[in-house]
Amino acid sequence: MNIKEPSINKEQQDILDGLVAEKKFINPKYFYNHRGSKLFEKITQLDEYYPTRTELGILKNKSKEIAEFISSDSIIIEPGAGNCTKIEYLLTDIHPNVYVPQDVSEEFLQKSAERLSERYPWLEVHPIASDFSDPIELPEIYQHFAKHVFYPGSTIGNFEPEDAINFLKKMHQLVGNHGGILIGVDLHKDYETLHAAYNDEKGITAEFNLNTLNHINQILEADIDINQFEHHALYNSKQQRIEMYLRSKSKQRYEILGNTISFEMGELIHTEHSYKYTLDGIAELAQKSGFMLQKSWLDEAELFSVSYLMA
Ligand code: SAH
Ligand code: AVI
Repeated sequence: MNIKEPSINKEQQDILDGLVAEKKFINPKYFYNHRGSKLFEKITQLDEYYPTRTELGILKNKSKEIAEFISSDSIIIEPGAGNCTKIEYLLTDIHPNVYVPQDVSEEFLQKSAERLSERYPWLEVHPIASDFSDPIELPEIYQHFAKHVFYPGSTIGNFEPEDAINFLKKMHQLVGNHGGILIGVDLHKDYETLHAAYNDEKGITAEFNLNTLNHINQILEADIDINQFEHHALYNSKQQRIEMYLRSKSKQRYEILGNTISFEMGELIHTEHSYKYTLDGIAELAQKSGFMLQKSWLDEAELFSVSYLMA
């Protein structure tokens, strides 16, 4: 008798490939189902997580200077826009025609875009639910505007450095020769500050990390037991990156869509890298992707940077 193999779609296959690899991994985009986006918002409000409030401080204090680089007759595209909050700090001074927030977390994006539209009736908001590794398709009617990418939050740090350059090259193609990118990048600093930012006392980062298993359980129609895993994050000073993992608390085995997935006790699933840069490193990223670093703005303690890169 023939036993019919379950059919597996591309997304399921991609996740399974990571779970059968010798060093297991899950793409960090799977943090962000609706609950994950909410948990990330909670992270941004933690005392230990300095990046968001620091970057907001820079945007607030420097919005006039930033606006000198971005004309008002423009369209601003934000890959990984999340709750679409940071753009609000720039709207008054830049006054763009169109804002295009893009994100994988579809429902969260739609709600955030609606809220922004209500608050700024003069602004055309055109959300796009997609993966920022795929090409961003802009409607033909937007083609005549100068295009600028807004990429805050140090989301660039979640790419491997080579992939960050490839991503920026794609952004260069998107904006053409008359645009640019305003990018927020977290800076290399002391171990304690970085370690605490990814190991908060309330355990929200742990919840956020573990939630990725809820998300993939739903996609894989699986029942991986979240209670059998724990959050593990450390700063690798040599590589200048946070490494985040889920660690198996026991020996476990699951049958998922015809695949056997097993975990040894203590085995790690890699879920995220968060690279921290120096200003030289940011200039190098810019140069290797065809941009010119025009200006960087830092907070007083030099924790975080916002830079304008011209195409
Ligand atoms: N820009 C916001 C949110 C940063 S969090 C800020 O600075 O606060 C990172 C965001 O990127 C999340 O909203 C997440 O859903 C989104 N994201 C992560 N990987 C993605 C991918 N591959 N494609 C599109 N969006 C992605
Ligand atoms: C979205 N990204 C830049 C965050 C970061 O700091 O790397 C995601 C995050 N991971 C744990 N805490 C926050």
